[in-house]
Amino acid sequence: MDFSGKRAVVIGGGISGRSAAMALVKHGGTVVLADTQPRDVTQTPFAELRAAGVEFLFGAQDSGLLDGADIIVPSPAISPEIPLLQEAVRRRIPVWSEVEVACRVTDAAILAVTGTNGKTTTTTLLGEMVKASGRQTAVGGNIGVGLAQAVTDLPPQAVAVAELSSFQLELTSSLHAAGAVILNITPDHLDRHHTMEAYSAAKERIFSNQEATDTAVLNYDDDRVRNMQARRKGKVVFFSTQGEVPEGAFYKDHQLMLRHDGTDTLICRDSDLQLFGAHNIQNCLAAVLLATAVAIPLPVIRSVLKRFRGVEHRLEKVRVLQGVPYYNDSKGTNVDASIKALEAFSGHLILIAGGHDKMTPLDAFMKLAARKVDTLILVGESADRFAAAAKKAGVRDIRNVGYNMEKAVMTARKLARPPQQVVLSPACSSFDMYDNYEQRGRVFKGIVNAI
Ligand code: UMA
Repeated sequence: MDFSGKRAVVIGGGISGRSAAMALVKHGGTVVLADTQPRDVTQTPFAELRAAGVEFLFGAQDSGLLDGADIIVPSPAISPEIPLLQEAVRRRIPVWSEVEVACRVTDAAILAVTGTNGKTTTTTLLGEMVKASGRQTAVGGNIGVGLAQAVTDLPPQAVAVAELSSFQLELTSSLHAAGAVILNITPDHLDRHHTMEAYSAAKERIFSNQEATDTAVLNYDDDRVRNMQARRKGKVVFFSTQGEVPEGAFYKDHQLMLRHDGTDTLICRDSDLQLFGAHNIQNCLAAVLLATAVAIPLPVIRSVLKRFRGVEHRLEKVRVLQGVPYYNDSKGTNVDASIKALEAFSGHLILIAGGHDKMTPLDAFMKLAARKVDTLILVGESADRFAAAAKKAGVRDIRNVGYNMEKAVMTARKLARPPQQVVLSPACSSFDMYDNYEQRGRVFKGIVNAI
């Protein structure tokens, strides 16, 4: 699409806003990039935007920002309920996500991934499969790479692989994915969406505009997701780790199987995978089905599955020290994600948990910890509440090391003997001690690698 003659106001100068601004200006638009925080536009990454012709507006954002605008593109971090965006709707100015911009600037086929957990692993794995097939690809979206900028120069025969959050989907209406998946839906972001129905409806927009030749991939084991079948216009395939599916992919007797038109084909065995844990088998099955939707050959899919080692900060094996493996699962920023991490192990864990407390219920997490964890080492702001919940659930050995990751690792090191395994999976965000979960994970790895 050509944006010549259009004035776009992009709100938020983060990854998403900068990506939208660059894509819009490259396609002929006049772009103002606004952020409440002042930025140095002579330095990267703003200098490139300035050179491309983007104007900047830093400071308070009031309705004057909307004057003369043809399109408003807010960062996914900004709720559509804020007065400024409500005013844009009142003035009938289209409010688009950056993903909407991406959909309008590319003719490449799009494979789209959403879900509460597993998005990044599935997206990365799928991107590797497309790349290994020899087709040109770009991977972007909620994964930390702006999608609009990533797809801007893709030729039509390429395949874009997009990780999409509910925040991005709720302001996207032109997405037409050749293949799309919802991996799972569990409570998250309810402060923004208010109800599970609204959160789920935002995610379901990933299938908007699909036609008979497109593929919708649904989790057969998740009732809410499976029941979306009735509303699909495209071909529906399922994945399951709990039983067979009518059409799609499933996991049975340690084998990942593909079922198409009543014929079953072995994809690979679980022992062929570098990834482990039931949630990762789901991610693999989902990626296989999406890759199949754009005709990636099975031998290519298989070879990528066998060599893919996962993504940083998700059950990432750091090293083995005197027979004890150390894992970095710093992306376990909520209780559900850390439950999935614990479920991936058979037991005898020394678990390092805690951080910025999201005040979500801990009962299920601590009940599981009581079965799988020999010693629970707590760090950060949440330590007292976590310790109380752990004690109540019957966790045997609980230690509070305060705001000190080094002490946490050293305590684990002193205690750990095979067959124990040391895992950092905080079940909390990192903001009490770090800028983000990536920094927390790297600090943890740095300490482990320095031993
Ligand atoms: N801002 C304003 N006005 C406002 C509010 C904010 O100008 O009223 C400005 C802030 O000052 C800030 C910018 O907007 O400079 C927002 O920056 P950000 O760092 O919060 O956002 P981005 O860098 O654009 O990151 C966003 C996604 N963030 C969120 O959805 C909260 C990233 O997902 C995503 O990777 C990136 O776009 C590229 O697509 C992160 C995330 O936490 C990983 N996602 C959630 C999740 O996975 O649970 C949904």
